[in-house]
Amino acid sequence: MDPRYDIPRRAGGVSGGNSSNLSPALGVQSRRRKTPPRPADFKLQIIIIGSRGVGKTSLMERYTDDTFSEACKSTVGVDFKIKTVELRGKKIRLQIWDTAGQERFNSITSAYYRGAKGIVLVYDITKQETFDDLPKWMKMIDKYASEEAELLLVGNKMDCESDRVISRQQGERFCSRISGMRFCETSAKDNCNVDEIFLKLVDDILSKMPLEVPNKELSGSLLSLQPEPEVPPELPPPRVRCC
Ligand SMILES: Nc1nc2c(ncn2[C@@H]2O[C@H](COP(=O)(O)OP(=O)(O)OP(=O)(O)O)[C@@H](O)[C@H]2O)c(=O)[nH]1
Ligand SMILES: [Mg+2]
Repeated sequence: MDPRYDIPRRAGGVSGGNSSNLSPALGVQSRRRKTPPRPADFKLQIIIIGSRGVGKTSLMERYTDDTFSEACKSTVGVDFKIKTVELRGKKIRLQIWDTAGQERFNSITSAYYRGAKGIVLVYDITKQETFDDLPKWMKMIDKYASEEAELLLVGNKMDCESDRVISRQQGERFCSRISGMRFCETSAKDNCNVDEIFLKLVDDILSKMPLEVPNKELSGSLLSLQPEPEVPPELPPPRVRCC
């Protein structure tokens, strides 16, 4: 018999019979039984910050749902999504916080910096003012985030090459002035370097964590500001590309 259809039977159940002895309802129920998913070894929070319209929500949605919308819908306060990834032999449940770029929400969004193990600071390579705002965002990080948080600077909308006003070198130069910060250019629209930035950030976070610490201890050290949604869908394995 095909092992996939070898339905386990309880003691005292039908013995010596075959699956046709089972009632249709029981057969369907038994076949639905699945091994529960392995629980995550780690839970990590990542926060995405930057001026309005730079593509924070688009980067998050590209990464978690592989979708992109041309529509401009400003985030109000904060939003979040969950994605589970496997890295370094560990299953990691990522909670990604997407913050509003509008200054009037700063008092709300700043409350979410503290628990973040990774911070993605985004600017738009076609908008000078979003690059000029970076020192202001760095002040927010200095004031509200943990000193141990991994930092990543992202120049988004690299698909708009003809409208570019911030060169890659300018981005790199800004980044080089901040200790430990990484830099990458992305396109949420063309799905360029999106998986890569999140995976690199998580890898950098994991490289500094004691990976053998039991699950219980680690999750206790993580800040949970909102109830998590139900079990997220399983996702395909990460693609590896350099950034
Ligand atoms: N061409 C291009 N457009 C993008 C890209 N990423 C985002 N956009 C567009 O830029 C606009 C703003 O994107 P959002 O993701 O809403 O920006 P945001 O940073 O979340 O903005 P706030 O929530 O207001 O802070 C939308 O019209 C997106 O379609 C990209 O990589 N390339
Ligand atoms: Mg947004």
